[in-house]
Amino acid sequence: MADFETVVVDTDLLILGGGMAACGAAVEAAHWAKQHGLKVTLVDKAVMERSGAVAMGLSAINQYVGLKDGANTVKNYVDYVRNDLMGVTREDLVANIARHVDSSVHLFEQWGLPIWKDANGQYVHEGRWQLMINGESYKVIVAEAAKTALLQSGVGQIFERVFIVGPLMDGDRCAGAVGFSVRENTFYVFKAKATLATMGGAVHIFKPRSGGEGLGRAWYPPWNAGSSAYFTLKAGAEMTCQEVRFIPIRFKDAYGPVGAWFLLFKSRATNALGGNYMVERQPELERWAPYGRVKPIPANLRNFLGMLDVAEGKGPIYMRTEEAIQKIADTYKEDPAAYKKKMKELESEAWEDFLDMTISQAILWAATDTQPEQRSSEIAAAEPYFIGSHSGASGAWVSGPEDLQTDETKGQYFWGYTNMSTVKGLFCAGDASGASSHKFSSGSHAEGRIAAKSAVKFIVENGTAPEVDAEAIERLKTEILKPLAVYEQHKGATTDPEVNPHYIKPKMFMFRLQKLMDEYAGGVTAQFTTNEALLGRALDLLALLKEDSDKLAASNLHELMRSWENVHRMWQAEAHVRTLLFRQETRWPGYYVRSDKPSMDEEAWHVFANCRFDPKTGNWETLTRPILRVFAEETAPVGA
Ligand code: SFD
Ligand code: AMP
Repeated sequence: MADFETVVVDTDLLILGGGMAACGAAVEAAHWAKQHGLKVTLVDKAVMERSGAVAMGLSAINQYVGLKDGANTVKNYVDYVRNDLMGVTREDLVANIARHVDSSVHLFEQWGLPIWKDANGQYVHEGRWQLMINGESYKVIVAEAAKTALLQSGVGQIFERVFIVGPLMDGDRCAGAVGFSVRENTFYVFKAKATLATMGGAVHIFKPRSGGEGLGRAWYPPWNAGSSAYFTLKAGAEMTCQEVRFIPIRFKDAYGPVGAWFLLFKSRATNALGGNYMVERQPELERWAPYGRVKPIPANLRNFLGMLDVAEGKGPIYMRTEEAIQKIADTYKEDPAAYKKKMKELESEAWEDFLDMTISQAILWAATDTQPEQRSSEIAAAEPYFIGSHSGASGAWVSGPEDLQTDETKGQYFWGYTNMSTVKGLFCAGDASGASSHKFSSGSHAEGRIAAKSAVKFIVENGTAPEVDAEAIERLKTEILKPLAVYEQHKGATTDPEVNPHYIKPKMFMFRLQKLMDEYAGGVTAQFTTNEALLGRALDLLALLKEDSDKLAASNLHELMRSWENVHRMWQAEAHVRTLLFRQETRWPGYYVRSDKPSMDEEAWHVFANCRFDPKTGNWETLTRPILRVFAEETAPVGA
């Protein structure tokens, strides 16, 4: 497009995204880049202070190992994660994050994040691994430190409101990224010696529970649209755990968190008949042994027990807030003044939990006259999301650290640079890297630091600048701006710009994707159930959708971004469907059930299911990788 200026930025390390992992990467990269005289460039589609999953703030830091207090070991954490993921995890990656995460948390505190302390000055734990925070401004604090580190060291440059579309390649090596400004007509070409993808996970691939009345409302932030998955797939990187979606149980309709209720307030959830599915459905857990027997019960199995109640018509499911608050307050019964004070304190903690992290849930409570100390609130399973940093596991297959490998794992899990994908020069962290769940906000920050340090090492040892063909850049520019051209060419064909025989607007395109994923790939409508025939149909419909993506039309820059977000979603969807088809078992009931393979098959499927798109041939490949232990077998039970 003639009126689109092309701006070329040459850098050494390119950090894509401005979320938790990117902020960790920025702090670490600033240090190492200064030592080596390198340039670092960070690009975020939004503004770092409020971008990504932590935009609204959080009420807890979910990963803190507490190594200094001697409370836990790295191995304890690895055991917890492996069990929660039904045995499927890369122990080397999880351990690497676990041994570094505490220092990220200590940095947050140093930068001004209020972490709750008890009377003895010790951190207040929500659960064994979680710390309570006053976290409304969590992201602001972490972003400010990242920006300061990059800008004050003189090594860094930050681009905000620039949407990254895809990779720039020099043969098999990642040579940077291309994208566009969402505010002015500028096409950006970032050329880099190493690129770190940290563009979060993906939402709105499945139809959300909310309809027109609450369009866009979901647990996961609407602005993370699968850009990490698209970027790594299009670069030709091997992906892992693409079937391991995450479904959180949340306060219904506004997605308030449940962790504080279950762990801190020790609340129960009961069905409409007053039954507690966690107790009544205990025998079901045996079907999923050995993972059904561990403590805490894996997140997907906790979901599944509740889902069985709902399927039997025993819904709604309620979080018994009034009961939990009363139980705690009752311990102060003897002293009326203390009792009154405690009740006030509990009430305020309950509201703050939402106000810190999911303000809409507090608004819903207010709008429905809900007083948590008096009345239960409904909880429900959300639609599926892709968030490898939480209790899902999807992401790129990355190299682990050398020092944590055994003779057996080294050939499988290590290829030179920690957190480098199978594509040379392309590193991943946070939601972008897979098989290393339960890193959450703090672990993603720590992993960003690990990956940035490793990427700098790569640059120092492989210093040549990649070469990028000018024609390839022009081709990418034409392809990326095409939705604007399609709109201009055909807008006169109808009077309503939303309806046109020659094009499809991104919103309609998204609805098509969501409907097919919901119905065929096990969304809410299908009660999270699918089978081979349904998945085959999903692939057929995805192929048609892909064909029509060529007709996406954008009337402005905002819609251009929406167009590409939905292309990103579509690729994440395809990787998911292909891997669901590939894994011939049900391993994570509560996330999904393959009704044609309804049991877990440890013998055949205790493996990673990986996939790869070949950019040269356009073919997909699915393959297994072995699950190898880094730590010896656990004998003692792992506590909650
Ligand atoms: O409990 C592009 N998470 C929680 N973690 C905790 O530690 N405690 C909690 O209390 C947590 N809760 C929670 C959490 C997540 C969500 C969605 C909710 C509640 C509602 C998990 C963490 O938030 C999560 O693990 C980390 O944030 C992951 O970090 P990272 O860096 O992988 O993702 P990000 O922070 O979302 O950042 C993504 C960045 O990429 C940008 N971006 N930039 C350029 N071009 C593109 N095309 C881009 N696409 C995306 C984004 O702008 C952003 O900067 S609890 O309730 O579960
Ligand atoms: P959530 O608010 O559901 O994201 O939970 C916050 C943290 O608590 C995460 O680390 C969860 O894995 C964990 N968690 C939530 N509910 C439970 C539960 N019932 N048992 C054990 N851990 C839980």
